[in-house]
Amino acid sequence: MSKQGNKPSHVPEDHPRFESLKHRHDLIEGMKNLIVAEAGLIAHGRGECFDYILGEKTNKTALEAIKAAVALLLVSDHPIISVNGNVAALVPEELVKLSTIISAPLEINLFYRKEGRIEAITNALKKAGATNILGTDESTMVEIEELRSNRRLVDPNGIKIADTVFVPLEDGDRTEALKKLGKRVITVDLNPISRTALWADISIVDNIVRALPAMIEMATKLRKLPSEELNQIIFTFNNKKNIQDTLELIKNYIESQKEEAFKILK
Ligand code: PTJ
Repeated sequence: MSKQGNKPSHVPEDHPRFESLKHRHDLIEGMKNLIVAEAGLIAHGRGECFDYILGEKTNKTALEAIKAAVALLLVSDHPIISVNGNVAALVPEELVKLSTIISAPLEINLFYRKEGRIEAITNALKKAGATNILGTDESTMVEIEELRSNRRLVDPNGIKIADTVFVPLEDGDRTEALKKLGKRVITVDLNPISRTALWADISIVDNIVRALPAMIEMATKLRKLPSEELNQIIFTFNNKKNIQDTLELIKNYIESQKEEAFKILK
């Protein structure tokens, strides 16, 4: 869990849903400070819904995807981590840590380019320890022609030249566009059947607040391995099967809740 952000003063720490309420609080504060887009709150609500039916834990399938994702980031020549408002508000310190361990720069890339947001996110990342942040100088940005949304504006030294792009919490079209450009794409998305999850090379179906710490832990272990072993991990990972297994897991979880959920009432 991110250590960043303030505790919501009105929620007691022993509240059964303290963690979840704290993340909501971080996002609401983030929205007031321009870090998070208004739509970011709605996006989080959709994510929470999927998290419920995943049992609110990092499942085996997510761990397999995390292992493959970290291996891919480690063998890439130009990996990059794309940062939007939600991830900057929820896991700023973890973004900086992962970026350092796998030597992948952070690039701010926004769907909603409201005035002041780039500065607000830059400050949040700097506060978390980031020193080199890409995507901040509007005058040098270049366009990805395959895309129509604001996400087409990228840093010439970042996403533009990257071979692997990590796009946590992503909306529709970009993964498809990045794939068409020959880039490899990794995502974290609680919705296993979002367009992003289906298009990505590696889809980590997990909450970003759990997935990033798990990726950091994995990177600490895997970075000691030779590239042949890392390539073997990537080669044996099958994203389609992993998503199918995740859907099976959701089905089983819901089935188990038919009885389990009612125990609370007894
Ligand atoms: O900061 P910006 O302007 O770049 O905008 C960021 C948002 C997230 C608002 C934008 O990318 C957006 O509208 O995204 P979508 O289309 O709502 O998709 C976000 C996806 O992330 C959905 O599939 C959600 O289920 C998922 N999601 C939401 N919260 C989490 C999550 N996945 C993992 N962890 C979460 N905490």
